[in-house]
Amino acid sequence: SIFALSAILILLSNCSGERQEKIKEQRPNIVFIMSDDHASRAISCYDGTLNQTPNIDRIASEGAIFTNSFVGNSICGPSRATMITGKFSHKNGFLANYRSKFDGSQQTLPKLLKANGYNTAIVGKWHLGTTPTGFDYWNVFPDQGDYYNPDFIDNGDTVRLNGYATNLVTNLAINWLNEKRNPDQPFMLFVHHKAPHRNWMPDTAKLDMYDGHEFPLPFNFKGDFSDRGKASAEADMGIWKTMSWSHDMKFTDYPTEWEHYKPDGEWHAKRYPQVELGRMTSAQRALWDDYYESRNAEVKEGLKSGATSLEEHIQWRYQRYMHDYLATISSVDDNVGRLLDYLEANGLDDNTIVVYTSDQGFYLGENGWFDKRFMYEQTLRTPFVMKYPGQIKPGTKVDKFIMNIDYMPTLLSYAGVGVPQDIQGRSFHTLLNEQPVSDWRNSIYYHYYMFPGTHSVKRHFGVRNERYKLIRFYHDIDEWELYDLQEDPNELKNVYDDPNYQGIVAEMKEVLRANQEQYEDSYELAMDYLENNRW
Ligand code: SGN
Ligand code: CA
Repeated sequence: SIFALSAILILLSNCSGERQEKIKEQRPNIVFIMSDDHASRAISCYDGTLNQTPNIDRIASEGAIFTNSFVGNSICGPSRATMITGKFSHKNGFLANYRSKFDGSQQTLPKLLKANGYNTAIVGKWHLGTTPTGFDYWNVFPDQGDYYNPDFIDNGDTVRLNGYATNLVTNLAINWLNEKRNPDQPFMLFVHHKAPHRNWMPDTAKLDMYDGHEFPLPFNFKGDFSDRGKASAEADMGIWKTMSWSHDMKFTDYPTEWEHYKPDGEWHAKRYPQVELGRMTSAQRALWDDYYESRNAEVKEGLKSGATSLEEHIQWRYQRYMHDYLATISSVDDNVGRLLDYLEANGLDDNTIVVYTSDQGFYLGENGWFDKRFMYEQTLRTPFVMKYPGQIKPGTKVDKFIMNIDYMPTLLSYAGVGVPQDIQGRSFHTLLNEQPVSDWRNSIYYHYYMFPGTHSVKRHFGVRNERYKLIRFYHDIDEWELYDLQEDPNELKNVYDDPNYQGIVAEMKEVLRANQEQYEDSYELAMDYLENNRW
């Protein structure tokens, strides 16, 4: 068959010089699909108890699923900066959303691929504060973007498109593949969805898809942190404490006279009617109101009459959150399917790497929370599935620890581009070989900075190995937490001060020291950032 293949190559190579180059090199195309805040638990190839995602699952079954995939800083901008630089936040300079501005003059994945003959494009969420660099084509949301009829910055020009964000981003991706890319070059395409980011606005076609589903309350839904520490207790991301009637729960009017009334912040109270609903066409708005208004009236009635207790109401809020969140994911999954089908129908699937990931995980009610930021499992982890026909065996499962610093070197390796020395991640293509490498990392490093900030999650850094996790919270507190993940997978009992764990504390501090040395980070550097107000 090698002979047959070369015969075909010779035959084809006679057609055109350029064509010959392309076939000889066989450099893969890359389609990198990333959503925003997608917890692994809401992907059926990872879990399957909450929802079905047949198209994301297709990527895993035709390729590989990574069961231990972690981020170095669980928040949007920093995670995105990390994945395009292969470096932790303290090296790429993007420590926190809003405060930081990405320095687009530095070395990035799209730039290196472009310099090595790739046609590069990004559509959807960018969120790094500065103009994208390294892309032949970019068409991105300003800031976070909107779910309905969003604005896009099309290579510099702001254009409003009609429709639902997840569909539109995929339309732009397919449109670029069809009409705008240079077919003589291999390509790298980032497809970055807004969904399932807060405030979880489903497509009108999906509004009722989880009607009648009752999602079980996850562990520690009441948020008892007596055996954890101050950082968890003081965080502001509770389903009752923090979610708003308007923006999150989709009430256009809400009562102010109840005993347990919790007012919405001014920003949320304005944003939902004026911006989020305000962007809708009257047809979209009619379908929206038709769904939410009658259901909301019932909820208000129950509370007013006293038939619904506060506790029941909080549980109802969880159901609405999950229904909306999962419905936005259903659109993401449909659109992953559209893109996979496009690649197949156009003969591109054989030579294209397809990745599906998220910028970080998300709390789906664990500890009573939504949002991310903490180094606890639900948000330290992020989904990662990848296929590359002929190179990755279908049905591969990788349990080794991968991180978002590794995506860049991995993709560069597959593209045949040398990995620069200063990159902190390591290519994990070697884990997918017939003979996987044996000297892989067995611990991972983490550092979160965005405090003071939205949701009030304190600054912390730490390490995790197969069994233990050590975290140090600093700034306005100095608290250490140690969890034995084997005995306590939900991380509810901090054993840092337990006399039985003092040997482990010492071992994990050594793991922390070694990681900080390897990645050139330290408590002193963190304090320096703080004292000099560097973000
Ligand atoms: C917005 C959200 C927050 C969310 C951040 C960061 N509030 O500020 O809940 O944590 O984005 O998200 S909202 O009221 O605007 O919905 S990130 O994914 O971009 O990091
Ligand atoms: Ca995010």
